[in-house]
Amino acid sequence: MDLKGSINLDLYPIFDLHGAEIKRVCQKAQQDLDERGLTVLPSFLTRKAVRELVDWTESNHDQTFFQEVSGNAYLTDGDPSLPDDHALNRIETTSLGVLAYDQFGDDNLLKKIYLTNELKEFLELILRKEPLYYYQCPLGALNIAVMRPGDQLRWHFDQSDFVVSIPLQEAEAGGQYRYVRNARTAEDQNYGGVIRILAGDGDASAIQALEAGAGDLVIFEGRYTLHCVTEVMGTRNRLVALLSFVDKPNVTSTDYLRKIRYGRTR
Ligand SMILES: O=C(O)CCC(=O)C(=O)O
Ligand SMILES: [Fe+2]
Repeated sequence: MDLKGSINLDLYPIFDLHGAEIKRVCQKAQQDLDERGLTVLPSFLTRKAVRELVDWTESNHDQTFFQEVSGNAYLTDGDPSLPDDHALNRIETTSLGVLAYDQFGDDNLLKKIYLTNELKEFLELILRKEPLYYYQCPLGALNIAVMRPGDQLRWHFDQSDFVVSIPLQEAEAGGQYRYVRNARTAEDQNYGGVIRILAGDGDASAIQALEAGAGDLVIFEGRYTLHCVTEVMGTRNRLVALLSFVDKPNVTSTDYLRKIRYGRTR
């Protein structure tokens, strides 16, 4: 499939970035990001493209790296000098699989979409970050997260300011993306508030659910927003493509981060 048949250009004419329609789309997305810390661009990919990507992912199931990793919401080591019920010592489990960037061939549709300069420019306009750069991690720049029934992604904060994702297949049940906006700030780690959310005795109304369907493009600001994906249920895998852009050149990941997500450093 060619690129132009895979992006919904009627809704998102990214090859005409100076037109009125893109301006309108950007304004709406910016308003969402300001108000909610995330935005969803519905039906960014065409259904045909989504089908091709789901088929490719499922046909590479045997090459998918599955792993279970435990840790706290801050993605740091615990602190034995603090009590067990401190947020830094609350250990939960993430289990999921991943197809890494080096497993995508040059003819892979998702890789072609990711490397389309107009997509990067479109994101620069929305995020008001110019220029954006491709993340230089050979494994993580582009990847697909595969969650089987029983898998979950524990509550956590991201290490990056924003994540661009495209859900490809929803779970039949469960697999819900939940978030609590501004659960920490740059100055305050809010350990007390975070442990209450993790232990389930926080203010339940602060927990929101992200509604995004297959083919939607999601931009999520996860550094200060606590988020998780609940256990996947039913028979279908939950599939999400993650496209990484950064606002500085030559950013890559550490061997440690590669090892815990991909099981290898190269
Ligand atoms: O799978 C998702 O929708 C979210 C992924 C996520 O939060 C992460 O990879 O940090
Ligand atoms: Fe995250």
